Amino acid sequence: MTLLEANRPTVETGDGTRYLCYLKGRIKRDVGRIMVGDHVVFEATDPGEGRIEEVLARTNQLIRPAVANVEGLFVIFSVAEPLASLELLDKRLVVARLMGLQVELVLSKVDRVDRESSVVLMEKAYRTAGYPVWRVATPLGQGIDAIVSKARVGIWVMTGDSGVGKSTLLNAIVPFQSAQTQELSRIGRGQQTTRWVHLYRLKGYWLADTPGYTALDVTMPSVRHIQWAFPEFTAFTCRFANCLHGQEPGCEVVKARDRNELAAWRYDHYRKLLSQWVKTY
Ligand SMILES: Nc1nc2c(ncn2[C@@H]2O[C@H](COP(=O)(O)OP(=O)(O)OP(=O)(O)O)[C@@H](O)[C@H]2O)c(=O)[nH]1
Ligand SMILES: [Mg+2]
Ligand SMILES: [Zn+2]
Repeated sequence: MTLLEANRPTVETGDGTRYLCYLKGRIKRDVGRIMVGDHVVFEATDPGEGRIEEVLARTNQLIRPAVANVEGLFVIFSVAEPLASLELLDKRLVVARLMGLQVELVLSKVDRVDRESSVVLMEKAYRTAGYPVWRVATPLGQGIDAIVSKARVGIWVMTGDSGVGKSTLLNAIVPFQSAQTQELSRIGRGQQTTRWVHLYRLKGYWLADTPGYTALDVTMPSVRHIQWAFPEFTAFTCRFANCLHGQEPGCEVVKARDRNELAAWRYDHYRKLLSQWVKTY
């Protein structure tokens, strides 16, 4: 049984039946708050109603939005307004990888992009880094089928800044569901239309819409962790096995960047993350 919503605790059984639940007293004491995505043991009390008896151990949990047992993230990145930051994107990808989450990158609003070449560059860079990359113009129905036809399991979460088109995409992917969407404000920013987390069921997996900004949490990683989170670098063998891809002589990663085989911005963000996160660097 999986918890679909935490505000009004709703669980769904394997056959799709939903129950509005209350919590057995000791749960609050034992696990604190329940989270969307929690797998629970529950007892049906009345038709459509039940009591949550136990919350099973979580494999992981996102802090904001609060979702437990997450398998993967859709990271939505708008290539038109509101323009998002590549640096933030790379940081999120690193954290997701450190948390062991799968990631699929969705470039949204490709119908409104100024320079097609920038989309092509992004596609190339992130495919080289090993991520599935989708491009969508959701209101035009473009790119949706490709996303839908891929098989997934577990709980997937829509992430990305407010206004990038998470709810619009979710509505296009999930049949017969309607998550609220909203025009951008006049200053071109998203307006936090989605206010709580809810899980939607798809073939084989669950999808959570979330409000705007997403914060992931991770403890201070090591140099090796950060390097590992830039998978495209591992295709190159530097002169020194412990090369940090900085000023070391014979660094093949730096050479690859100079030849434009690696995206320069990805390399810059790698260096920046190293200096921010790794105390010894
Ligand atoms: N042109 C274009 N507009 C889009 C696309 N995707 C979403 N939009 C529009 O962008 C606006 C914001 O979309 P939402 O889906 O509400 O954005 P959100 O990411 O859910 O925003 P929050 O809930 O605030 O986090 C809406 O007016 C959508 O119609 C797209 O691919 N192309
Ligand atoms: Mg939304
Ligand atoms: Zn190197």
